[in-house]
Amino acid sequence: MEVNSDMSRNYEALTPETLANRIAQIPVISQKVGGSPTKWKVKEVGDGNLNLVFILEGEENSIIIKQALPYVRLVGESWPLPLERAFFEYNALIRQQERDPGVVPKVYYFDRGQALIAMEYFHPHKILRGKFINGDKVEKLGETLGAHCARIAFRGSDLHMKTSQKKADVALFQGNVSLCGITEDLIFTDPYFQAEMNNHTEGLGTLVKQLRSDTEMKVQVQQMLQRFSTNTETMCHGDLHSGSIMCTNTETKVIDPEFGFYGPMGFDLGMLIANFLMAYLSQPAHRGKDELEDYQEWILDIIGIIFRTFCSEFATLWDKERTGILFPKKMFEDQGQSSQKGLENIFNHIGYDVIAVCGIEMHRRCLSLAHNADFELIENIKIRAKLEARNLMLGRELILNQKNLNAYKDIEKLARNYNEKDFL
Ligand code: SR1
Ligand code: MG
Repeated sequence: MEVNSDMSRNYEALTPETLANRIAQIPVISQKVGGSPTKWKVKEVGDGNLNLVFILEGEENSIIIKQALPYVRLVGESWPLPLERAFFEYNALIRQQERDPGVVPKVYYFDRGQALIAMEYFHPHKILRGKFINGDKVEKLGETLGAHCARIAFRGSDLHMKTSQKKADVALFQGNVSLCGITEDLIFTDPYFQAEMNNHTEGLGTLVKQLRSDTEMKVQVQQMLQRFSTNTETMCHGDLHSGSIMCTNTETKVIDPEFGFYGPMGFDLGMLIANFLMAYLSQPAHRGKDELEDYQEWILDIIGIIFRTFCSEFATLWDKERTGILFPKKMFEDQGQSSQKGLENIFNHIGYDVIAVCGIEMHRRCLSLAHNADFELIENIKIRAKLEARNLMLGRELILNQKNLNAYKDIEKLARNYNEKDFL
């Protein structure tokens, strides 16, 4: 892997026409791709909200070239966004690779000035959200994601890291101001008042008004935002939704950590579960009666597996890799005393954040900017509104009852319950 930190060359956005020539100047990439650059094939495949993403296919390998744009792609040049986000994505990727090897793309080359990362191309993997919409199942999905969340949460925290390294990392990622700012606005704030860029499905107006006047719930949302902005427990992916996961039918990978930051341990898990719940609740619009129940139950099963694997992997790391300043073995095991109560308390505290973030993510995907395809692709507006209403009300229940619910046990039951309800 090579890093180019030269910031003196003017940034220039790549195009499918200019890419091969420009990349051919970088020996490490040119060799990796192989063959003559004149024969390379380039395809722009970015379907996210922010960046350019190209597949570069050569004689020997195909790789991904991802480049940040100086603005939000979804909105256009009227919303400028610093190129530095590529620097945070690169830093998050190399840490994730260390903390859970093989699940995230390998970085081959990073150019800070051009905001460009050349990385591993996962093929024939497809975005998980599309797989949910198609009704595809993925083997070991819950196991991979549960273990990934546990490893990333544990190994990036004061339970494991050297404190000097952890503090330096927290300081570095505090610089990811703009992307944290997007989350602070689009996820934690805009859904709860009539913000300019918001939109919601026709027919939901009364319900949306009701949610926006629920001050008790809004206080809970802001308290979660307070934890998001002040609690630097671990390095989070920061945007772990089903669009940041790529799978074949047997293998799961995690991509796109440009929203990386040091935050609450439950943040990624909460967002992830929210996206499984939205996949679940939107299924009646995507499946015929013959497949619906089986597929919905499969999604709920995976949620259960994610939680169980998260807890068992985290507990294993607690026993084997507790080398940081928190709950040191010299205070417990070395004294012949158990630290299990500490682990239990951490699970409880992660659980509260998981539930709160989960409910809030469910809200923002129907109320703010950047809705998700699970609902957005439902053409029949009445059906979409009916299913989104279930999602909004389940989100509300989670936010309001975060302290009375057990994240690891109650979510599946609640989902089944809301899947039957009618709110319109
Ligand atoms: C303007 S960015 C909108 C959303 O896209 C990203 O994937 C994040 O989820 C962000 O909130
Ligand atoms: Mg993304």
